[in-house]
Amino acid sequence: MSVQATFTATLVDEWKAGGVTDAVICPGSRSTPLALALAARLTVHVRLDERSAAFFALGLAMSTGRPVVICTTSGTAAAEVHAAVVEAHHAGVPLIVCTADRPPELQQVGASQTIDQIGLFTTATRWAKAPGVPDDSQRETWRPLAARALAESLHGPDGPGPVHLNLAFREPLIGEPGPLPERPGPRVIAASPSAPASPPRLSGLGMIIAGAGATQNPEALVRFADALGWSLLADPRSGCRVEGTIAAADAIVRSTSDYPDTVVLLGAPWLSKALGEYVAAAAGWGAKVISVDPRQKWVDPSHVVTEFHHADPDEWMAEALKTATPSEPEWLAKWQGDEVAAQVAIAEALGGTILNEPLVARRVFEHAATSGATLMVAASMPMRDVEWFAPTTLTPPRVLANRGANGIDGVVSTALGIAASGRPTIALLGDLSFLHDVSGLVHLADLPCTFVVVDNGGGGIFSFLPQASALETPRFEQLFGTPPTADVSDVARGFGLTVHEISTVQELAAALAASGHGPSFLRVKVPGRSENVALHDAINQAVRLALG
Ligand SMILES: Cc1ncc(C[n+]2csc(CCOP(=O)(O)OP(=O)(O)O)c2C)c(N)n1
Ligand SMILES: [Mg+2]
Repeated sequence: MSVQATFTATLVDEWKAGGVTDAVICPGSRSTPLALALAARLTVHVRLDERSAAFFALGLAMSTGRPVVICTTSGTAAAEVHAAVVEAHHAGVPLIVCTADRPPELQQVGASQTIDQIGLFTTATRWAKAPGVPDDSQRETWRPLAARALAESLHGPDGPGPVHLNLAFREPLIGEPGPLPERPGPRVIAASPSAPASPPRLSGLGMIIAGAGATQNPEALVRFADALGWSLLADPRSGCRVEGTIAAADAIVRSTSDYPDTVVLLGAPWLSKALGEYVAAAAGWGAKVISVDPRQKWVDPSHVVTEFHHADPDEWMAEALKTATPSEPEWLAKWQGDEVAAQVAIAEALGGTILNEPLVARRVFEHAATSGATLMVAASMPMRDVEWFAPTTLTPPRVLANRGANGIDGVVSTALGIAASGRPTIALLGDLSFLHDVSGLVHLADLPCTFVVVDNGGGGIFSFLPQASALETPRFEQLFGTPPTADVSDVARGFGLTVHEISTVQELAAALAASGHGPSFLRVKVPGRSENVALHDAINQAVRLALG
């Protein structure tokens, strides 16, 4: 009978009772007591590379809302997890990161694979603890330790996020658990209360800009905007991009100087610079800019907010509706008319035969909307193209992205983690983002994940930046464009993926229609990166002309 095995079995038993179902385990010796306890009690996913394993856990937790346990051995294995911890910290995704460690007598004496792991993730965790080598005399503390870790990952003052347990184990590492300390009955952990909603009396012309996490109830938000006659600018990740809302906001705000009296910002900010500038111009013109944010995060990257309301957005809206005076009907009609005209102009500018990056984003989004797949969108141009060019639909798809820190790392693994939650998943990503995280393909399994790789031969986003015109082409390509020498399709085949080479709109539609049953890979060859910049300019120009 082993105290360490009993300790780890107790932690996992407590987590399971609290609703945890999945763990991601990476191979290693020092983590044996925890790995065995997890494998005996939870659904486990084994991944080789801790960096991609942690992103896999992130995707799974993002998809289910349940904390996922990560188990690594000691040393650099533990450090590999850092990138996903940072993303989870910023995006508010619950993770229980467990790094195995050597006991105190092997610290700072040159023992193999031993580094200082305490506080390894610095400020990127909600909570961290290193309880030391398990000691039977402390067994009454084991369940509270596990319960605290779980609660901090879900209900801490900053909301869901990662927690870190650094667990020291002494040899022998293998052993059977004895009887576990008893559970003290069900634990009730109440979510932290948000401030009571106290909206001002809303009147005049209004606009809502909804980003990811804007609401738990998209239908109610759409009804709220309708009831007030407010324009609702809906980010694809808000779940609100339904007919009647404004999808082409990035293009429309470039050619309007109609400002509302009140702008309400909900959820995460958009990527659109044009929208940020429009809100700043509205504020300069005298509009009230209200941020409704339950966590006091002071989200205001454009420095335009005039009022911060720390309240649950859904409660805030319900309260606001009681006293608000609707806008003049012409206001919403004008926005909705602009949306229709902009969509026609965008469709014309994109054409329907030759594939280009915005068209791929549009088609993939529409396919996700009709097929019910979850869409995981990578940073760089895919996220921008979906934000700017995905249309409104009857049933908006669930759109997820690593926008906490906007890294291009971990996309493959995050998508596989989402697929592991049982949801067919489409990952829309760039060629470099794909190559950044190929180690996630080592344990591909039979997950229903379709990778749609937009291959523009490097980092297309950089062609939109001043660096592209300020530098000689060779220098720009060397430092920014960075065309990869690896062929993405060859790489995918090497990991056992079935590759579909896509060069027409019809081929894309057919491959998407046939996807969703297991892993598959679509390489979409698109025109050059500078042609893509010209196309974006042409679309914006077409919308400007259409709106007069
Ligand atoms: C981890 C990380 N490293 C570097 C960057 C900087 N970066 C942003 S976009 C980009 C290029 C992405 O290329 P690709 O995935 O092909 O997408 P594209 O720009 O072509 O749409 C890079 C390197 C980042 N955001 N995250
Ligand atoms: Mg690219």
